[in-house]
Amino acid sequence: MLTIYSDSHRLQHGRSELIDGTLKPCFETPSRADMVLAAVRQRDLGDVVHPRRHGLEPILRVHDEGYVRFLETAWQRWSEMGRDYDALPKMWQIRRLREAVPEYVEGQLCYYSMDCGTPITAGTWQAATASVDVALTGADRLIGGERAAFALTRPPGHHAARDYCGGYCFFNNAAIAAQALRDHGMHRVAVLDVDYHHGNGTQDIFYHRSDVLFLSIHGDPRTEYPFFLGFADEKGDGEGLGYNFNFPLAAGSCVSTWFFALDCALEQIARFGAEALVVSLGVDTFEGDPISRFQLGTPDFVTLGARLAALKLPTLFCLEGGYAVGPIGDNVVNVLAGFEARS
Ligand code: 6XA
Ligand code: ZN
Repeated sequence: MLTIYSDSHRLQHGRSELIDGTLKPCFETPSRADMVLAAVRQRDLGDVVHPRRHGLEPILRVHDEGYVRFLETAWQRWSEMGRDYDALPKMWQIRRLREAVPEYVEGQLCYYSMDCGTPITAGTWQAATASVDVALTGADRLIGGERAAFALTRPPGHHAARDYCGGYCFFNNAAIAAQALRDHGMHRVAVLDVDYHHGNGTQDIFYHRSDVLFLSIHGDPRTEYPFFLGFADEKGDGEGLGYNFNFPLAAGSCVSTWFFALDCALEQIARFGAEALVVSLGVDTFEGDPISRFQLGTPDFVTLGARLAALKLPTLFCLEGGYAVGPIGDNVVNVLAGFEARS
């Protein structure tokens, strides 16, 4: 399987995020992508290519223009105020507060963020746009007739909604790629999110649409991040009603429970008649993940890949979470190798 990768991911290296009331080093680090790339090479998955630049147009198909312009200028405006530490928000536009977009950069940072764990740094814009290019280059390959591709996207994307960042995500790589597949003639696209955390951003982007099916298997938001979205009764709205499926599972759920949910999701994708599949591939479902609570073992990721292959669809994998840095490469490549073995 082809891998698309860009060194520019290193330009996103947040210093800290707010955890348990203190600023701690970010779990989402450049070493994650380095480990995945090393495993891709070591296990001879296939060629590794650089992304092609796609510009802002495909991003603006999915994201709000004001949000995109904010991200483009945020670091410069933030640092011009004399700050040299990561930009993090310190309050949110919550119930009964004025809804207008603030003018000042600090207010905008609060307006366009979901959490206090997504630092904007000097290299964020470049890294985030390169990550989108990685996903879009993978989508190009599918449009060109390839069966599958692996977009080694970092920073990840599935928490980024139309107009906000969060959960280490700035642009929603998987959603932008799914939209590109739609724009290039694929009529029905499914996005399956297997990361431990609900893909709130992807859900937000496609919630009113029937041409992109969104499904997510994740830790129950009653106790797990992102808390405000990912419940089973969120089924889509308007045209999109019946095209959104959430499978929240209790934190600590066992492997067979997880695979049962996967089978239910795969059944829905088959019923939908998808022409292509985008997988938001987080491996923080791993039993050793430091911030998540499912129990998949390294060999289980091979099974996941094999089950995805059984759909017989052109498939684009986009990397999302996974913070057990030592095993992350094997866990990711196991999915891809399991897929290839069944293709
Ligand atoms: C709070 C936890 C962010 C979760 C990020 C993630 N800092 N999302 O893995 O899939
Ligand atoms: Zn995650």
